[in-house]
Amino acid sequence: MTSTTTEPRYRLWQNPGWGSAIVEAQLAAYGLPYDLVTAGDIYHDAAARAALMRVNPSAQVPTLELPSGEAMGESAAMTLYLAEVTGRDDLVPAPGDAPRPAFLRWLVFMVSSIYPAGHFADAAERLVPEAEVAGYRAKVVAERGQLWRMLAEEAARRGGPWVLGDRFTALDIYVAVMTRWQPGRAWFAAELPALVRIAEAVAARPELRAVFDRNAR
Ligand SMILES: N[C@@H](CCC(=O)N[C@@H](CS)C(=O)NCC(=O)O)C(=O)O
Repeated sequence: MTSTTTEPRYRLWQNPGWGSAIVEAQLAAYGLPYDLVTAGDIYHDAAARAALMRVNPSAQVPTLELPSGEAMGESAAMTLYLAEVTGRDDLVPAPGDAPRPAFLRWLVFMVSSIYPAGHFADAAERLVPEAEVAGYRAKVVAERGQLWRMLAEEAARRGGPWVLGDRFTALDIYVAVMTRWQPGRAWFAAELPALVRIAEAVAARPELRAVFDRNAR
């Protein structure tokens, strides 16, 4: 007699190349079982937005449904949670590890400073009157460039090859995904080439290559 068991799986609401790739890369790196749910154009398609909102009231990608059925928003929360639930420290330095404070600091910087600047630029039509969209977007984009510069300076100070020096972390995954976004790889290559070197090295890692290929856009 054969018995069938259903392995508890994660469900990641995603779109190729979006912030969900940051979380998908971590699920893959940890070897966790997951399924992908396509969120669709949540910026412009009211039905797609409503479907995601039923799971996560902020209607954002990434949204991660845990095997328990609980849904999480916020990539940084997922980053910390997945390290905790796996008991692993290969992407997130453990409490007491020397790189932990810097990791936490730059993780929060990534999601509270750089990421929202991209979001505010993308969602400009929702945030300011139509006549102000272009000017507002240009200012947000300039500000985002300065924030990226701060991160690149920190990485340079630490001497590479990763954001935190010789310690590979989930921060490098954020860089690999987010440097594919506006203002685009050509801008990063010209202005902050060290971040492109990090991004390319991340995407070439054997355990991550398939995720980055699938999320290329
Ligand atoms: N703080 C969130 C930001 C997520 C976010 O802004 N996601 C974008 C797509 S990459 C999104 O869902 N935008 C649609 C919206 O906010 O309406 C995180 O780190 O997960």
